[in-house]
This record gives sequence, structure tokens and C-alpha cells, in this order.
Amino acid sequence: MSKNLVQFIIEEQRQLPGANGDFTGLLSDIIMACKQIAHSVNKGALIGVLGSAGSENIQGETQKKLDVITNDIFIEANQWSGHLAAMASEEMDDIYPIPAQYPKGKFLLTFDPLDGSSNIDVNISVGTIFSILRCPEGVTNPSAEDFLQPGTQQICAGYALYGPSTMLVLTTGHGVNGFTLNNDIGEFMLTHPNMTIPADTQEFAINMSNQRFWEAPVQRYVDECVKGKTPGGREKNFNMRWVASMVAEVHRILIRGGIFMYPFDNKEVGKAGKLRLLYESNPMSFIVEQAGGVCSTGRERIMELKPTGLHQRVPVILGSKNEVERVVGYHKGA
Ligand code: P6P
Repeated sequence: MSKNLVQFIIEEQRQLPGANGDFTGLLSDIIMACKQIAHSVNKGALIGVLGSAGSENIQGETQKKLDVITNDIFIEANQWSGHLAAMASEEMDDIYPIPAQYPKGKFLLTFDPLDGSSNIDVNISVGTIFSILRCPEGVTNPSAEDFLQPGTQQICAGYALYGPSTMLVLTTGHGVNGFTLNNDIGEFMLTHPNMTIPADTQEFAINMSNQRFWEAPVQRYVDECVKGKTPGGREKNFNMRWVASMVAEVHRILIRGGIFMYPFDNKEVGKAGKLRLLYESNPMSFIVEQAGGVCSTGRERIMELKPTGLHQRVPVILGSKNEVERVVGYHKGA
């Protein structure tokens, strides 16, 4: 029988110098939250969780009922155990300090509890994204500032994908491993050890309806992909995908390669991109880089950006090394 996720984490922990089980305990709480979310997402209309919550988040986005429910699940599963000093979520304006009745720990957790939730009412795959940072030494009551650490400071990043099967994909800086939820025993089992992204691809993912707002390097890259093996195109033909669920796109890229782009666009003045740095772009960058891929804004490595705000948005170009480097090269040449 293949290894389950908790056994895998404990064996990983033995490799971490000075590890005392804190980190394993935190991951176990996160895993529990993902299992509960999987249950709610899977039941959907049967338990009345579809549709709008009738509220907006700080992003000005209408919240689905499941956005609120899954955020509460993450808070409940992680606030009590003494591993965290605070949390930050796409669905909460400010950070969530651990309430006084619970012990505080040495980690910070950022998460997007239900990424791609616009798909939930039409039964298309959605996911959860999370990232674990260390709380700065000596800080017992962290502020939002303490979360503003570059992605290179992450000690763990992962996502759960609620699709035909529920999977959890994780990195602690020693490669990327994928686990599939066995509903018969309620455990995530190791099914995709050492996930690696092919350096080349023939598949690109971008929301083409924004084409008129893109900068020239992205216009050029996408135009060449669409032209394929015709004049002005590439040495090969390309296929296109757009699921509008970052977790599903990144998972596909981890399995068979690809390039995912939500680049800078001038659709809205002052909005640098759509995806949020702390709880979408950084955790996905950690995972993709650990699987041999590349993640850039087009001009800078995403994981080296110094965050300026909890909900800061950045342009994202990630995936197969050789394709992302081509797009970065076009930006350099522009
Ligand atoms: P659009 C979901 O809201 C999300 O944050 C990502 O998961 C997804 O890739 C993107 O936005 C979809 O954006 O503009 O196509 O709806």
C-alpha cells in the first residue's frame, strides 16, 4: 500500500534539522481543512452551499457561499493548535491574529481557501492554495508587515485540487509530491512522487479576451503560438487551454507541461495583474520552481519580489522552463 501523506511528512520532517513536530502538526491541521473543504465542495447543491453569499471581499469580488464557508473551515482547523502566530486570507481584509484563548506558534499561514470559485456553480474544478512562512524571530503579535516576506522565505507551499479526484500537491523545498484522497479511508495517498515539469510544451493558457490590453512581448508570444508552424509563427503548433482556475492550470502543467499567463495588462489603471502575490503567485511559484519550472512577472522572478501589501497583485508567467524564458527574453528585448 502506498505511503499516506502524514507518514510522508513525518519522514520528511526527519530530514529537517531541529524539527520538533510543530511543522508536521501544522500540516496535519491544513490537511484536515482540505478534507473538510473537499466534502463541502463535493456535496455542492445537495447541502445548499452553491451560489452567492451576498457579500464582497476586499478585492471587490462577489463572495460565493463556499468562499466564506471554506475560509471559516481554514480558520477553525488551524487557530487552536498552537502552531500559528497569525493567518492571512484572500477572503479577509486584515490578518487574523490567533485568539487569546489559544497558544501561539512560530509560523504564519497565508491561503486562498477556494481559488477559482467563479467555477463552483458550474461544477468545474476549484482548489485551495496555501503557503507557510516563519513568524519573524521574537514577534509574538505579528502585524500585516510580518507577512510581507519574499516568496524565497516560504518553508512550505501546497494546493488541494477538487476535481474528478481530490489531490493535494506539496513542496517543502525538496521537490514536489502529489497525493490522492482515498475517500474509503479518508487519507491522502502518495500517487505522484517527485513531480517534474517538462522543459518544453505545446500548450499555452491565457484569457484571450484581454488580448488588446497586453504589452507587446506577450502579444508577440501569443501571436506566434496561434500562428504555429506558419510564417511568423513557431517551429511547432500549439494548443490552448483556459479553465479560469489557477490550481487546475498549474496541476495540468505539473503533469504534462505548459505555460500559464496572467500577464500585466492595462485593463484597469493601477492593477498590476490579477493574481495575488502572497497566497496565489508565491506558493504556486515555489511549487513550480521545485518541479523544474520557471515563474516570472515577465521582468522579475516572482519569488524575489518584496511584497508591499497583503493583497498585492502581480503579473504571472509560469510553467515549462524554455517557454517562460522565451517570454522573459521578449520582455528584455522590448
Ligand atoms: P479570469 C480565479 O478567480 C483566479 O484568481 C485564478 O484562479 C484564475 O486563473 C483567474 O482568476 C481567472 O481569471 O479573468 O479568466 O476570470
